[in-house]
Amino acid sequence: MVEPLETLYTHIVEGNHKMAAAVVQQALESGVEPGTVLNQSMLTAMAEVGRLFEEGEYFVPEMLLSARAMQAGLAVLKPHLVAADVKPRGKVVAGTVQGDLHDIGKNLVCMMLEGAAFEILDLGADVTPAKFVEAVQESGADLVAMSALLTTTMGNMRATIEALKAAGLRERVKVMVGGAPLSQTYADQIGADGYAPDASRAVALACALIGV
Ligand code: B1M
Repeated sequence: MVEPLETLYTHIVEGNHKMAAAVVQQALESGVEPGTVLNQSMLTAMAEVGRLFEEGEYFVPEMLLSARAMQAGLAVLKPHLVAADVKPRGKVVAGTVQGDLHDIGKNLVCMMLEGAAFEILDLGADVTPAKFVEAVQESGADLVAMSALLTTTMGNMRATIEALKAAGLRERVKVMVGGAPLSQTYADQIGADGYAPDASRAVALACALIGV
């Protein structure tokens, strides 16, 4: 990995949010592509944080610091990933499911969808099925995008799909799901319309699902 991507990687792993934001800015100014900053440095840093947690070297406070550094870097990167004023391709209600506080992946998916000219209604994290239903009813969204990072919370995706059915909305809205513990098989089992393993494939899937 080349400078400043290596420095950025270290700042995210070490949870230094001010430096992470500054180095993203520096990387962009020196001509590194936003996608390269994201994929070659920031995402690999978060994977390393996960490994350190699994091995008992990091605990929740360290993970939180790294997450804060990641979010600070993403805030600088966002305008470079998001396209200029264009007509919205469709409306998306997005959120991390109930019980789950992991929102970095969901934020990234929202950012990429926004960059691809989707209008996003981001409900945040720990979103109940009832909240998803209410947002779809009120916004007339074309697509629901759900994220889950925990094996213990992914079941709430099925609960949300069932709630959409019970409210008579399932025929009118497409549902896509994603997050590290998910798979196409799981998406099929719970009756989602599609699964994407990462944020860029989430954009391709969203376009395919709503036919644009
Ligand atoms: Co948590 N955590 N965490 N954590 N955390 C994981 C997920 C874990 C795998 C770590 C580990 O053990 N290796 C593990 C889950 C194990 C499991 O369920 N099998 C875990 C655990 C156990 C926990 C707690 C239970 C720890 C505890 O309290 N003892 C706790 C749960 C809290 C809760 O949610 N109720 C917890 C807490 C936290 C923090 C709050 C400290 C923090 C989150 C902060 C935040 O998000 N604001 C945190 C973090 C940072 C992580 C790791 C290290 C990093 C997650 C991340 O942001 N990755 C994570 C380890 C790991 O993933 N390797 C871990 C970067 C992000 C860009 O990737 O979210 O996968 P990801 O998103 C990708 C794709 O999955 C996909 O696109 C994204 C970009 O390519 N994608 C979609 C995501 N959503 C999509 C939706 C789509 C399509 C694609 O369509 C709609």
